[in-house]
Amino acid sequence: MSEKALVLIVDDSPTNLQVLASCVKNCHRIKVATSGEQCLQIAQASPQPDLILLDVEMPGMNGYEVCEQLKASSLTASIPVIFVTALQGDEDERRGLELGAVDYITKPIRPAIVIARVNTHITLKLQRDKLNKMAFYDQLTGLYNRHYLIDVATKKVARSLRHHYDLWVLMIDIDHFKQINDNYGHPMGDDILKKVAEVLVLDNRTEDLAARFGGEEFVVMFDPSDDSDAVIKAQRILKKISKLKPHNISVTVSIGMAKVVAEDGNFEGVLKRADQALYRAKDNGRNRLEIAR
Ligand code: GH3
Ligand code: MG
Repeated sequence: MSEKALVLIVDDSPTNLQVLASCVKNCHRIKVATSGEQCLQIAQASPQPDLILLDVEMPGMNGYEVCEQLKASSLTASIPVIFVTALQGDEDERRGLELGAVDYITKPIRPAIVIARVNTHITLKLQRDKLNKMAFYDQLTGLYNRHYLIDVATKKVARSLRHHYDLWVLMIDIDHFKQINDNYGHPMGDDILKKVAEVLVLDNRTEDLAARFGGEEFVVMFDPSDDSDAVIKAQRILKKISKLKPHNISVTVSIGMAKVVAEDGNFEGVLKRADQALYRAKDNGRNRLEIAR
């Protein structure tokens, strides 16, 4: 394992914490919690643990309840949990595993067993993170990829229609990008894609979405306070990119934007209108935005 993982050890007994910590600390970074409540707090905060060693019998919330809550929240559901317990019955072990724990270690603590199991599950967790990253993110720009965009955007549009709040979709396309490639080379083109992507990320709030839709096309989604707020935000993106001048090269984008309406039906519908607006922005001279009717 090359990277150091973060292991959260949860036990109300200081002696047990110490023993477990001494097993893990040579290979991994550690955090400790002495109650279920504290465990939940730490598990949600960044940086999140890569693994939780969770005592079952604790005053207040017991380990099973903590595990249940961890698994119920999308923020913490993917953190592997290993129960550490003095309870030895099959029934207890079954219950722990059914609640979503990946493993079950019994006390008295045998350091070699703890180390081996922790390392196994850390390896699996880090591999899974890596695969997820490859599945969700565009490798060049670090933005979400098209696959992830469609997945999330579909849900976002459905939610906005159901709960009647405004949601805007921006289709952003670099102007004359082929010429940039032709004049300065493909690697320079790649670098410009990265620089444009950085602007899109910086302008984002955490609830916004920025994705690379394809070659030199990006999609941004946000729910502004009102329509003029949406237009101001899009204009800011346009302006920031035109001022960027990466490597002293003039780079502009055109933007087509559309607000989700009931007739769109779904993400595909609103994206189509944003795309039509983008075509108009190109036709009308580029480095400009057009709003879908
Ligand atoms: P317009 O203003 O009408 O959008 O013109 P354009 O030249 O940007 O559009 P066109 O679709 O003709 O060309 C897009 C170019 O983007 C062609 C393609 O080679 C280039 N491209 C697509 N993906 C990448 C990439 O990952 N890296 C680089 N360097 N170029 C890419
Ligand atoms: Mg283009």
